[in-house]
Amino acid sequence: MKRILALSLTLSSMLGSYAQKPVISPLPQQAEWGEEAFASSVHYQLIGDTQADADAVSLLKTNINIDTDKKLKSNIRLIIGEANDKAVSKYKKDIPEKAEGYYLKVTPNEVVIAGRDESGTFYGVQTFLLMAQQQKVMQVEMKDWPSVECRGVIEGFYGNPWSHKDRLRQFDFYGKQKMNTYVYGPKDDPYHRKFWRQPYPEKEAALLRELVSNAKKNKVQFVWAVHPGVDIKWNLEDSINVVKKLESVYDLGVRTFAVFFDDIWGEGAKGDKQAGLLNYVTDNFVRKHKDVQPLIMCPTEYNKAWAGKEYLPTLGEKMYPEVRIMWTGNSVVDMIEKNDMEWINGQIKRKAFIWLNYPVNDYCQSRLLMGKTYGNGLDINDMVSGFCSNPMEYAEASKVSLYSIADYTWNMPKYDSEASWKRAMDYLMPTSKEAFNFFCMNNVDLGKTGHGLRREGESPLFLKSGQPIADFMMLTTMANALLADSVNNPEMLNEIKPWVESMSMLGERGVQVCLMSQALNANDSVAFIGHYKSQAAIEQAQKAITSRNYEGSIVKAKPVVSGDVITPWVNEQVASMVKEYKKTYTYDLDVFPVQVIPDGEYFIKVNGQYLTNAEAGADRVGDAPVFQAERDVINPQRQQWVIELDPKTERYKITNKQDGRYINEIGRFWKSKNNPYSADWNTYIIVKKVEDVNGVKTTRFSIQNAGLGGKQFWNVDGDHITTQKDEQFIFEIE
Ligand code: 14T
Repeated sequence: MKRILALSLTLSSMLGSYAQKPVISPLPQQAEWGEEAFASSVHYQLIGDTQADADAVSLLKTNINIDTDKKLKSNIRLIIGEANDKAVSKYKKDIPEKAEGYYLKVTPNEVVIAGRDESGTFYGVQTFLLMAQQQKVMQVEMKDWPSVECRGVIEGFYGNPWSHKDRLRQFDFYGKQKMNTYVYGPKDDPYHRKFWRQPYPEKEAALLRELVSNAKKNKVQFVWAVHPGVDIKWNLEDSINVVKKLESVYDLGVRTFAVFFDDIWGEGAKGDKQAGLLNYVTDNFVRKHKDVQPLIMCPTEYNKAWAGKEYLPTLGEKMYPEVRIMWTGNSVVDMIEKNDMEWINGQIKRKAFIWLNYPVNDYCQSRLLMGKTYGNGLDINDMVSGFCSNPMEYAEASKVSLYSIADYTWNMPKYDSEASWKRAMDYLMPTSKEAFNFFCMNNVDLGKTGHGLRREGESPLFLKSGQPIADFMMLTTMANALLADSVNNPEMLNEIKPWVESMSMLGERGVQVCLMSQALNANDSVAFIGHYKSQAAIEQAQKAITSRNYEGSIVKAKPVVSGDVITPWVNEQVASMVKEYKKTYTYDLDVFPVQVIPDGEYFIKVNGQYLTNAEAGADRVGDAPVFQAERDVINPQRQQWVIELDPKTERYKITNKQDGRYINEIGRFWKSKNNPYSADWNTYIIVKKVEDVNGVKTTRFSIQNAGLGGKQFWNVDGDHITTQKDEQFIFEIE
């Protein structure tokens, strides 16, 4: 926090006389700022408004004081229009020769907003409105245009689709942030995928119609996607079915369409058939309408990790060159760089349309991805036909990243991920800037997932003040400040609330954990137990929080805050302090969860046979321990196993006493000498079962893989360990 504050201080002092210079985001391509032009309380006289883009004009009319009585002597003339309009003919040469570009000039008595086209005028107005929000409007001469042709969002995640209201709010936001594309493809809309052949029922159709017209008002191209691959038959009938469906959506106002073939297998996944269908739809639908844009398609092999030799080149050769092809990068979830673009564009013989799987969190639902958007190359604007982000099902929270996506795609060479992130947070929660910044900083990383993407820099302030208790109290204070700010952005608060509440509790729990540590140092077992119990109760309450816990919700998440830094730190502290405590004290040991196997050395037996490190030697790699009937009297340690609780995961690690080798997820010693221990792979869940057979008690254990090792249970095949699905209570541990 302190560092950021200092930085903004130096920045504003550097800017000096430009103190009034407004925050324009996305950053304009070219701007020459001058002194103050006039106060924002002025009245304007509109010139050119009857010819200029109607959406741009109506935006102006609702946001600034306009004298409709033309006889009035207004202070400022505001001239508006597109490149060929008479009103702006004087400025024609100043308008950038780029689609959606605009020229904006503010002098003490005149404002000129001249667009290359309608969108350009609209964006010029958006920029001017940001300037007019300041008390003083500054002089400026600006030339601005986008780096990337299609910029925006693809609603393509699994989970609760965005609500109608969410989408309307999004379009307004896209208009302001100069994003021009919204691709509609929520996996869980039945008329997109499951029942793709069926037209929308009346009620849903009416809503779509409203969305489309609202998108249009904001200069957002509404792209409607159909996902027929799950059960499509490659025959004329289904080709016609696709066209019919698209016609029905055309009637609702949509003018750009996409066909998705992601996440399918079998028949539907064939490249030549897909290319054939896209060409058919182009011939029989797109080209039959004058106002329909070329199709966009999402291929089945939509990332390099999944790409074979044939599929993409087939699309590249057989599919009409105007059909745009989506691409997520080197893997499903990946940031995009120049060489990646060179590769894919070569395969498909056109510029790929990027589907960026960030900040989507449908595969790591417990985390909110509120960190900065970084890692995409700043030199790929000429290599993409579009760049869209797949967001979270949390529409408003996604705006932190989407704001930066807008920035990145509008002015790619000047994109500064850190500065853009900061602007986004301040823009979205202007009345709780500090608290919201803090919240975002603590919800950054994804944790370990199958897709592998990690985000750096979570919780940068944690344990930096030298006073851990204060650091934890900060979590609670900031969370409560956010919860108290219901005025400004209720939509945001409503979405992030479960995480905010969890953050508040994490702070409280952390304080208790610090007090546990103090008690341990003071040899105060009573206080230690007291604080232990308090933190355990808070943890329970945290675990009871559920996001999206409403009727009909198809995904309910359990929030985790600072899952990379603070939460694991707290868990580890508790586990290791409890371990310490147990070594010295006997007071109230009952409060701790029962550890079925206290840390120690054991024999692991099945049917009386001993698990043995038969080929001991720390240099031995890849061999498996075996079950032996005889006790090893020469090297008894080969049959002794150190079993201890890993404090991080609260699962058991099993290591051989002879040479320290630990067993991996399939019951072998790992096949590499310098294989570091990893709790994700090398720990087990051990469950105890006591059975009473005719009055004789037998105790047996099951041993189960966990973490990244999956969920399989150990069994025995011949003399070695195997794994299988069902639980086996066959192990004696003594
Ligand atoms: F179409 C694609 F570009 C794509 O990314 N498809 C999905 C997408 O809808 C989802 O939101 C995203 C993140 O989870 O990943 C893709 O879905 C997957 C990816 C997998 F690796 C579904 C199953 C997978 F195994």
